[in-house]
Amino acid sequence: MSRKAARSGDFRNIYHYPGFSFESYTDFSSYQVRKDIADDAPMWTILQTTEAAGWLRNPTAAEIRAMTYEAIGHGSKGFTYFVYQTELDWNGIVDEHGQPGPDYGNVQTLFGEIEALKPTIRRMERVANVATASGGGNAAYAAADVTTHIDRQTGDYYLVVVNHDCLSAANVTVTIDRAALGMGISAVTDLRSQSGVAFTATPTGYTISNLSFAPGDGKVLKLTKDASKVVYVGEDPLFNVNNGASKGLTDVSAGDGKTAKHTVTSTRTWNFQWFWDRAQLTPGASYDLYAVVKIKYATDVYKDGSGVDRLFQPTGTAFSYGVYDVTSNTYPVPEQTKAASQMENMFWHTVKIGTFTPSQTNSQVVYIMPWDNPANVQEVYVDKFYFVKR
Ligand SMILES: [Ca+2]
Repeated sequence: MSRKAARSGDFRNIYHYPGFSFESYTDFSSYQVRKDIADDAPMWTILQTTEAAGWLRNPTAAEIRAMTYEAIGHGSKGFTYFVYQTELDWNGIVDEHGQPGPDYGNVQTLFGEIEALKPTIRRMERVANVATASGGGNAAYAAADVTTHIDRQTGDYYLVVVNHDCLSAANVTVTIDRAALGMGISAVTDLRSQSGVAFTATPTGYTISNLSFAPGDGKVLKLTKDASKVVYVGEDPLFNVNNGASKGLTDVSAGDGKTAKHTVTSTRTWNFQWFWDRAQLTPGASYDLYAVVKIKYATDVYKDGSGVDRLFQPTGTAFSYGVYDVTSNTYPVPEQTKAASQMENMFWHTVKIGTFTPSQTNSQVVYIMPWDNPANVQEVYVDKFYFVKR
């Protein structure tokens, strides 16, 4: 949806919605589906491939490519182009006689590539982003677009990386936050070429350096889970839920299809607790403990002083978390807070609770305490907690 006179690749503003970027608008569109946690309706997008005299500029082949991969990255399971067949003022992918138009070959090439990616695109589900990019920016964006997805069956992750630069090739470096990933990586694969991608492990994450992109090109990278790690999971039906929280709610995006949920009020308490089974853990071993959490913002959009719709950005605390030892009245993992601004709206986040050696004798509990911040956060969801043996 390029606006007239924008420089190539600067499809940042959405006609009628100046407060949204191309990416935030696609996220907002999928949000309408994600809010209904029991419904897995897929999102489709319709991407611009036409011009309108004095209004919309005809996107280049590289821009059509970038928009298509960004649609995949931002959660689209299907897409089409406006317009397919020429009518009135709109030049189509095919003309009024059904014959290929100038963009036909570009879209055909893209669909040829995507054919091999289809099984992955169907399986992968968008979660909160765990990676940042450098390189691949343009006048409108600082760097390449990166989005994160999970395959709930295997636990593997995917990154969709798109070069915003639609005029020049780019080298992009991707940095993955290990704590936000919540697992180790054993391999990285470029799914379009089916080739392995080199990566390095750092104390805090993984780095993929100098990935080369053609103008506007996108890549789907598979991050294969390190299956050698011992994992012990506590799903929400095993939680203690208190003071208005509930569990076992149908949620099509949750790991086991169920989630615990609390509607935020003006008081706060330990709404979600998991007393794990000590017998499942190796005595004396150190573990990383994680929670899978999402929040719903208090509202979707607001109007700024000029009456322009803008995405709501929450402030204050979303929740706190820690591990409490009931027997000794101590905190093996001290309480920490998570700012609401650090949580994407209705995307699952993996939150590292901490690293510690669980007691084999004392009663210990991990908890999530939704904050008393209803002006910013409406709901807090917890899918599960899990231990990973170090
Ligand atoms: Ca669950």
